[in-house]
Amino acid sequence: MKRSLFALLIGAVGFAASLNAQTNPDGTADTGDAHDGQKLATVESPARVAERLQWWSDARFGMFIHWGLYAQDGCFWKGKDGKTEHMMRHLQIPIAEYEKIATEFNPVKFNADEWVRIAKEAGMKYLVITTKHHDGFAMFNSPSNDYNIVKRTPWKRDPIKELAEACRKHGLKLGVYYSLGRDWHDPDVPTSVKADGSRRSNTWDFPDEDKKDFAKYFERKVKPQVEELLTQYGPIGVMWFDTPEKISKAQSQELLHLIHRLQSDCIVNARIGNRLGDYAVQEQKIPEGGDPQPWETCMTLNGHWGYKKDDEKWKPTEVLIRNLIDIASKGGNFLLNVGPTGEGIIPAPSVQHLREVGAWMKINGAAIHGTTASPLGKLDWGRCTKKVSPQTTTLYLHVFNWPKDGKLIVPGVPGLVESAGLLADGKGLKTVVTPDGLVISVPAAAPDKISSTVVLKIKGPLPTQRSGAALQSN
Ligand code: FHN
Repeated sequence: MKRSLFALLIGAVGFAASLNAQTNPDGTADTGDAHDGQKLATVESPARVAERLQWWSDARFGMFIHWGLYAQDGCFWKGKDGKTEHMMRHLQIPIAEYEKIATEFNPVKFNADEWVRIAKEAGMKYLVITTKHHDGFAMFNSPSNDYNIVKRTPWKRDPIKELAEACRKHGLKLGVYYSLGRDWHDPDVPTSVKADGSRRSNTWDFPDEDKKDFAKYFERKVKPQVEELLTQYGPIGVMWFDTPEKISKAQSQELLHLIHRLQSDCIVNARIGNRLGDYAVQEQKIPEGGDPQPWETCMTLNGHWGYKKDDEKWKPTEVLIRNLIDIASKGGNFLLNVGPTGEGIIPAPSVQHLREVGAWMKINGAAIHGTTASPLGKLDWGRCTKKVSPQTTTLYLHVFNWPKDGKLIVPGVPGLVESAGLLADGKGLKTVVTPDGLVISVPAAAPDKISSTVVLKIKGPLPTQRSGAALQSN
């Protein structure tokens, strides 16, 4: 009796400990959801990573697309609210039932060219679309797994093929999202235990987590489908992995090698797991001080990633534009999400907001695309982005709060000011050096109520920030 009680106690302690310190089969800490902001390991030369990231860094702005079976009725199922694109999990819909949604999924209004034009006209330079979300349904032609849009729906088309063609036509890069550590259609995908004791795996069709063998899913589904994504559609700009959960370090490394063997220029985000990948992901947030490594904030336009038919809480265009500027001023990328409907339509309010962002970008895009992080300290009236050439450093001053007295004070501008002017109309502006910093005389009315761009050109590359750097003016 004593032994079994002792064994029971050890088991309980071990289980409790495992709840917190989940480890992968190879002993690495479970990546779980805490994959944001990790210091990425350097597996290639910084120069090689920078070369691969160049187009992406210059882009600054992309479109995220969450599209899947959950969109059929706006994340509702049989009249029940599935809350989000996690509808299958929230309502614990059995696979046999969820699969039936595919038999009705017929997005006859889908138009790849239109989606890509909406992104392009918004000033976006790349798309990242969900090719397989957590429900395990492939939104692409997957010969290795017939649970896919071509085989299981009456529509029988491959939207990734059509988007790839449209992106090539319009000069945008195509990225693909792939849910790596969650797949509710496969019996071998365990997940971490959350603080509340819940899991993100399919525990309703496959209740025994201990029986699940990630390696089998990795070999059977992940590797074949990643290979299909990288060989069926031409150049893929970004492999955007999500929720790496229980993937081992060796598996993350194997996956990265597979990707680079097939497409060496394909960028990979940090959610490949185990501190690998080319850039860090920030989800629904903008880090106060940015991130020392390349990073991207992904954000919804309303409150949902997937199309939620009762969510009309759209973020104001002013917030979207100022988020874009804030992110770019910290050297990050902004991946702004749309959730198309089951008919294949990007919701009209999303389109309208993106059109308004595009109208701002049409005038101010040069102050975002190709820029890098601000060299200035905190600015009370707005943000700053910069471009550097051997002859000139251009500072783009993004003025949210236009000075009422016509005097824009810019502290901490080192070097010789060559010129200042409004980006909107090229009008030159007078500058004078004062103990408070450079003062730029600006018109009474702001060119744009959301953010107006003042362009400051400084001779040569910025001198290294020396205390009391002599500030001269033209
Ligand atoms: O669970 C997913 C969620 O549905 C969505 O895809 C986001 C997008 O970054 N990623 C996961 C949550 O971190």
